[in-house]
Amino acid sequence: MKIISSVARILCLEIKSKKLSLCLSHSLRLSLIFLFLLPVTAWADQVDTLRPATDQLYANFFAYPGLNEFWEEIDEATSDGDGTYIYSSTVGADYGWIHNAFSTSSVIDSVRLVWNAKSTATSGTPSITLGRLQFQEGQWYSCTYGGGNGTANLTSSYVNYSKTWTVDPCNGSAWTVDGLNNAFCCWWVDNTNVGTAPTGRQNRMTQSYIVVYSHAGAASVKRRSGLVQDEENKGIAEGGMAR
Ligand SMILES: [Ca+2]
Ligand SMILES: [Ca+2]
Repeated sequence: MKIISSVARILCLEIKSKKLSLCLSHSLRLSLIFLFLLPVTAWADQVDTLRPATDQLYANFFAYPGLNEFWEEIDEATSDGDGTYIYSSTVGADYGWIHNAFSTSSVIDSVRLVWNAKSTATSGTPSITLGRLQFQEGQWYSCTYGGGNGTANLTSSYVNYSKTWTVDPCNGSAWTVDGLNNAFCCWWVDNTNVGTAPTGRQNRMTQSYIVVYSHAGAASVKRRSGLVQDEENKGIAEGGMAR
């Protein structure tokens, strides 16, 4: 912003030096600022949200109210809080979902996984790990490329926690539709820590989804957009606060 204001000021001075009586109007300055910001904020011109459609794996996780498949408790477009959720009181419990096959002719810049989660613990440091798992040689492995997994300390209120990958975390290569839809992968959460009290405390996840950022432009643009997205989401907790 500072740089852009300076540029606008310089342009203003240049016009003055040519003895033009009119300086840049306020609205023109705003337009200039917008133009300078445009390449950064509008790189990704397509945003798709994909939600859980199938349970891929679960171990020591449970569903509330439990009348549905696990994924049905976390697939709402707007978080329903304690209305429906999956939960676990066990350290090391895993759950993973997959979305329906997605198709796009655009270049995928980045993919952001979001978990809306909280803890009912009153002491200790409850936390989750969020990431992408891949099934290989009979076992599930967490994908390690592009920053691997994210971690987040939970609070007593539901908060969105996210992790963004500018490359496919399964292979370190640029995202492809096939990589995104890979049925041997899933969007994962792991109960890393459940706090220390009270008895029966739970880590709860009420909503999860991925956001796919893509654009119809050249591949060279893709990388830059990815970097911007990655910077914005580095802190895991949405809003840039490390939790
Ligand atoms: Ca539902
Ligand atoms: Ca829910």
